[in-house]
Amino acid sequence: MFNWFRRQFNEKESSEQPPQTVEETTPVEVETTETPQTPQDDYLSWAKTAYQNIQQRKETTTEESNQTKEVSIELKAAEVATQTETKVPAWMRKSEALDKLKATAIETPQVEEDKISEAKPLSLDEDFIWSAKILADQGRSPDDISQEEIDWLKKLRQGLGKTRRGLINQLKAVVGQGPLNEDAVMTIESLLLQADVGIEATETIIETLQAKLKEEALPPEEAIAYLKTILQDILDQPLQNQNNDDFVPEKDTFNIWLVTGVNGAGKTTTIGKLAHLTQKSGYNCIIAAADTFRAAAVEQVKVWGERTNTPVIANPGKNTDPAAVVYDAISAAKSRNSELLLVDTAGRLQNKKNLMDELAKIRRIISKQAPEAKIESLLVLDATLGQNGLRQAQVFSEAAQLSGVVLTKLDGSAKGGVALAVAQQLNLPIRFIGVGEGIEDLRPFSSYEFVEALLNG
Ligand SMILES: Nc1nc2c(ncn2[C@@H]2O[C@H](COP(=O)(O)OP(=O)(O)O)[C@@H](O)[C@H]2O)c(=O)[nH]1
Ligand SMILES: [Mg+2]
Repeated sequence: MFNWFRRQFNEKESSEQPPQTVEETTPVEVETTETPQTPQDDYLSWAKTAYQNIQQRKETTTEESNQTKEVSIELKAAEVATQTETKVPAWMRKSEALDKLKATAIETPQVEEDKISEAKPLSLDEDFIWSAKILADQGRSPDDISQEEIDWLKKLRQGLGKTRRGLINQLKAVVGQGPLNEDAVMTIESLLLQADVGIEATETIIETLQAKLKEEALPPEEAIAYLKTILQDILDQPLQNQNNDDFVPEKDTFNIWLVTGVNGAGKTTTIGKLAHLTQKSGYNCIIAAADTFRAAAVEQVKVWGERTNTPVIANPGKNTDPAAVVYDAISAAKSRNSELLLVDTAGRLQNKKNLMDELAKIRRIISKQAPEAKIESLLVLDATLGQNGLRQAQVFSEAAQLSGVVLTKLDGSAKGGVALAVAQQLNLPIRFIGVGEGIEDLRPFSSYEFVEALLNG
C-alpha cells in the first residue's frame, strides 16, 4: 500500500509479503554500461527502471494477471495438444482447432477488458519521463515509485499549465537573458504580480535575484535554477515555525483536522479527497458533517462518505449545533479507534462574529472532549480568487489558529502564483493542493514539485 503522506510504500505490507513473491518483485537493476552516460541517459534509464518495476508490481499484485497466466498456460497446452495430434484426420483437426479458437477467443478478450478497466494504461511517454526526472532529482529510488505518483505529477504539471503558459514562460525568457536591467526588473515585477504572487513575495524575489546577478553573471540556465531556489525558499519559509514538516496523521494518535474556508472554496470536496487519500494510505478515517448551516451541505458530505467508504457523523435535525455534531463525532471516532477525524465546517454565517464564535466553540469542544488529540486546522483557499482569497483568509486565521492551507482549483487558474503569496503574506505552509474535481485530484504539497511544474513543465 502506497502511503501518500510519507511518500513511500507502507513498511508493514512489504514485510507481510510471502517470500515466493519477493523474488518476483525484486527491483529491476539499472543496467550498468561501461561507457559514461550523459545525464539524459541516466534519467532515461532511471525512468525505464521505474517503469519496469511499476509494471512488475502490477503483475504480481493483481488477480487478473494470475488469470492471464492461467489462460496463457492453457493456451500453450492447447498448442502442444494440436501439435501432437498429427495422426487425426485433417477435417477433424480443423474443427477441433476451431473449437479451441472459439473457446480461447471468448476467454482472452474478457481478461484483457478487465485489466484495462482495473488499471489505467501506463506508457513510457514524455509525461512519464518528466515525472520520473522530478522523482529522481529528489533522490528517490526507481524501485519504490508508484504509478499514482507518476499520474499525480502529470496532473500537477497540466494543472499549472495556465499559470505557466500565461506568465512564467515570459519570466523565464527575461531571467534567462543575464544581468537584470531596470526594464527587465519591471517586466518581472509585472509578470509576478499578474500571477498573483503578491507585492511582498514579488519584492523578495526581485531583490534576491538582483543581489545574486550583481555578484556574478549567471548563464540563463543557472539564473533560472537560482530563481527556482528562491521560489522554493519562500514556499518553505513558514515550515520553520511548524514542528510537522510532512503533514502526516500521526499513527497511534487521535488526529483531528478542522477544515475551514469560505463557501465554495472546496472544503467538502477536499474532505472527500482527503478521506480517500487517508484510507488508501492505510489510516482509519471518519468525517464530521459540521456544516449544518445548509441542509444540502450535509448531503454532499454523505455522498463523499459513500464514495470513499468513510463513516459520516451527522445530525439529521434542522439548524443543529455544529459543536454537538463534533461532540458526537469524537465519541464515534473513539469507539471505532479512528486515527483521523475530518471536520467539515460552515463557510458563511450571518456575520463574521458568528462565524468566529462558532469555530471557537468547535475548538473548545475538541479540546475538552479529546484533549489527547493532535489538532490541525486547515484553511481551504480557492486559487482562482488569487489575492482576494487572502483577504478572506485573515478572518479565519484569527478564529481558527490555522496550521496550514489547502490550495484548490489550481487547474482552472492562471493565478498559481498565489501559493507564494500564501506563504509570504499569511506565513502559512501549503499542505495540500487540488488540481481538479476528481477523487484523485488532491495530494500533499511539495514545494519542489510545485516549482518544477511551474517553471519546468
Ligand atoms: N476545478 C476544480 N474544482 C474544484 C476543486 N476543488 C473543489 N472544486 C469544486 O468547487 C466547487 C465547490 O466545492 P465544495 O467542496 O462544495 O466547496 P465548500 O463550499 O467549501 O464545501 C465544487 O463544484 C467542486 O467540485 C479543484 O481542485 N479543482
Ligand atoms: Mg461544503
